[in-house]
Amino acid sequence: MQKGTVYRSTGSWYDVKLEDGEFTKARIQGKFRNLSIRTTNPVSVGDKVDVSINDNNEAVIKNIYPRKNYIIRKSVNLSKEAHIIASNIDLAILLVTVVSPLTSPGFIDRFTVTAEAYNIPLLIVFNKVEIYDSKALAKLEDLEKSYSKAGYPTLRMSVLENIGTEDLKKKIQDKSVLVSGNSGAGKSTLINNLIPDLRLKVGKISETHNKGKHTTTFAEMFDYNSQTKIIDTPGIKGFGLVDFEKEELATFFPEMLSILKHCKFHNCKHINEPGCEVLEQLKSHNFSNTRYQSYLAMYKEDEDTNYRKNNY
Ligand SMILES: Nc1nc2c(ncn2[C@@H]2O[C@H](COP(=O)(O)OP(=O)(O)O)[C@@H](O)[C@H]2O)c(=O)[nH]1
Ligand SMILES: [Mg+2]
Ligand SMILES: [Zn+2]
Repeated sequence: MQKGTVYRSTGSWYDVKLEDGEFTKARIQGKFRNLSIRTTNPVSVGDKVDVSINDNNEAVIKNIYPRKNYIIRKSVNLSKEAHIIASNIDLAILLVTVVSPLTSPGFIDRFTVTAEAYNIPLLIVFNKVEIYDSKALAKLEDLEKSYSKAGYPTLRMSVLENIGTEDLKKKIQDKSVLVSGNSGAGKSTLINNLIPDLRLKVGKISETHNKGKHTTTFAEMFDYNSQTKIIDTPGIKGFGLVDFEKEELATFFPEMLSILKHCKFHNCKHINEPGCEVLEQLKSHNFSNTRYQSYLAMYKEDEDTNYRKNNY
């Protein structure tokens, strides 16, 4: 039996990097049940596993170690089922662009909420800053302000001009890092900059091309260095929440969480209740209106419909 980490999955096979540094293709044997939610994939990228060689000289995954955390995507057909995209994530990087293209606040906030819900530390990285004009820079400062207030570290970057990339390298050192962001934000460009040998395709709008079709997308893990791993999420446009109640939503906005106790009613929905501290703070501009609008949208819209509409 050898310990290993899952780097890639193609459905029935898993690429596992063993402790000795060698990769092996492994199958799974038996049933694994270590989650409270139903999932379409028993083993995910990032899983720590035990692998043994069976009588036919095939590698077999025998055991999955408990996951520190994981991030999921709802299965499109069965809303109660989830697909685990990756597990054991030390840091999620969300690439955001203020122009070319504009990342919508709703997209950012769905991601922050998911990261909170699944206990994944988040770094918001504003990419392409070398092309921001004064208007874009003003917008950037607004965003930096509201996300810092929420407690998220942010970083300005231009992969093309190597601005902020050295800082980023320091922040990811010794971590297993999930790279996420909307299509066109620069994920592939960034990963290629970190790991030049990879030569990921850049600027392909395959996601748009494949819209509506049934496409399967898998996360993949790459070594940046011996202690640092990058998880690419090609074609995965968004993440989902499973197993959470609407009432919990406010607790996934850290700047809301810190003031909830001052609401008059313990079951306050922060929509129109008297004595609501969130609404008070909103009035006095202590609370970002954009973030609040995201809260409202997430609260009011049926998650499932929303999931499809926004291609989450
Ligand atoms: N101006 C500018 N363009 C960038 C930067 N990083 C990436 N791009 C461009 O943005 C486009 C989309 O990049 P890509 O890496 O494919 O984005 P992905 O869809 O997130 O993987 C490509 O044309 C890149 O050259 C940057 O720092 N500055
Ligand atoms: Mg890409
Ligand atoms: Zn309230």
